[in-house]
Amino acid sequence: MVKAAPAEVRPGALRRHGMSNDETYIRRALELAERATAGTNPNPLVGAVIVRDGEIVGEGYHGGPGRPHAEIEAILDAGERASGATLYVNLEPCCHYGRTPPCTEAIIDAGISRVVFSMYDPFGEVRGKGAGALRSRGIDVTVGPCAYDALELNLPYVHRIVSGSPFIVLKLAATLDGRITMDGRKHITGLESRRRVHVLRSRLEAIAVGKGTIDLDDPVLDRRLLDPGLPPPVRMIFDSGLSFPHDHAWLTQGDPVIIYCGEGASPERRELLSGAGADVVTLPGKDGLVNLHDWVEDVGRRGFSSVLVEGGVAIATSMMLGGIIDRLVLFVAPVVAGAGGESWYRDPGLPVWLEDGELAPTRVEVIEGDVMVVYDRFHVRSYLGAVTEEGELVHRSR
Ligand code: AOF
Ligand code: ZN
Repeated sequence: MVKAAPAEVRPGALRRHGMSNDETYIRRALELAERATAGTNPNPLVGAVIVRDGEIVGEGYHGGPGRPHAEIEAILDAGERASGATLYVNLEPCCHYGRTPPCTEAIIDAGISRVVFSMYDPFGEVRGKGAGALRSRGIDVTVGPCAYDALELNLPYVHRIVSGSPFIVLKLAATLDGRITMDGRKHITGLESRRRVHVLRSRLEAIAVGKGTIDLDDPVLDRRLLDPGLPPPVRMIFDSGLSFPHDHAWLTQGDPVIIYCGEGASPERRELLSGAGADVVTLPGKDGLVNLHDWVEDVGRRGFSSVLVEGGVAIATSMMLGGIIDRLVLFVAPVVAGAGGESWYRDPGLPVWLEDGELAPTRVEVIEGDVMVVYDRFHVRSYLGAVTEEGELVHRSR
């Protein structure tokens, strides 16, 4: 028997200033969701918390495809105590048979009386139906707490489900005068901004750079500032001449590397690099650059839901001109480089207004001395409304 929703949260229990109890427990669910350090692609990041009489009695998170869903882990953790309790989860519980059975049935069987989730699952088999299945069995359902943060956490998943394409983020670290190189300094932005880049790298599956950036900076492109134990992201390199060294550390360490080249690339180099473990992919293109729309398609076909593009100039310029970017994350350091630095945009005689590419600022943050500005494409901004009952709700919770 499903009981009516009890007032299960003791006033003050785990309560932070200005935050409702629902938000507090959803925050905990979001923290748990992030524990899947190797990612959950193509599945979303999901965490769940079960609360009875003001006390957390069960917690869980989804570990990846084929593994139990967050709700199931939390229900197992809670055991008998799930009966009459409230379940908090950052995504609508599923009601379909995928690799695992529906969470809604397990929730009903466990006798949970109230479910709070942050956002609807955009996946067609589930969207709205999960909530409907629970309500039809008398379970009290609340949608929306921390919806903005929940969407932010699963943007690659939502983007792939809604648009069918991987989520492409361009990150730039620049001076006040828009230079990405500066005489006598390897890093332009401060340590905290760079740590934030490592957070981005841990959220997104692959990193793409031009071969020029490797020649210039010899970047490591890992997640070490976050946790040296994290597996490296897949590195993608735009290298039309296939001059990437076949004895590069990424290859000798056995890290996954995908090299994109044009049709004219040397067969000997191709063989050498493939023999060294790189995945060499030929795409059509001109002027030494592969067609970036074809690249996005290839990335999607390979099952990636997201890529972080980290430069350099040729790539950033082509991505801007090609309308490839879903999100631009710009870190600006409080320094003017002057003529000694190179702009991230190689001017082909055109001013480019971000709004023409439908990019508009959605967030500005001061990070120590630097400023981070996030620009999102129109369709990305529209998800805010698409994943909750009221888009309004999301804007208010920012
Ligand atoms: C939930 N809780 O923890 C996750 C959900 O193949 P499966 O069975 O793993 O199902 C994958 C789909 O389930 C995925 O596309 C998404 O709609 C949902 N993910 N749902 O209730 C979870 N990871
Ligand atoms: Zn599920």
